Amino acid sequence: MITVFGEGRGFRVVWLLEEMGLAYRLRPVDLLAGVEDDAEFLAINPAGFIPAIQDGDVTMVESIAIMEYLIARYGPTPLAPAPHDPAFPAYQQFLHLGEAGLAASIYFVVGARHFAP
Ligand SMILES: N[C@@H](CCC(=O)N[C@@H](CS)C(=O)NCC(=O)O)C(=O)O
Repeated sequence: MITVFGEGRGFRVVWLLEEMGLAYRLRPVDLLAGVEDDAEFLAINPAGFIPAIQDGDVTMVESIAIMEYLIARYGPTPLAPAPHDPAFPAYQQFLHLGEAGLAASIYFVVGARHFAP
């Protein structure tokens, strides 16, 4: 059974698990309350950010890497074109664009709007 720690960006991991019909458990992580006392979660990700997964002996963080792992290990799925498919380059590009290219700038806007004094 795959355990997903935390929502946030874990939403995309959970969405993929649902689409692939894989069994999983969502284990909530309350970042706003603080994770200092959440020993079970900190044992999985001592850095304290979400999402993280545990799948047997495998422990991973980074939502896009987790998705690539799930597709490689439990696929194939029509959601991910094969490397020789003409759609593969665009798929790879847009799979990574959100986190690698857009997230940092969006983070400042969201932080300023919702968390800054
Ligand atoms: N690139 C990472 C970003 C992880 C991340 O920043 N997660 C946020 C919540 S969506 C978080 O845990 N923030 C709290 C912290 O960094 O302490 C991913 O895609 O998994």
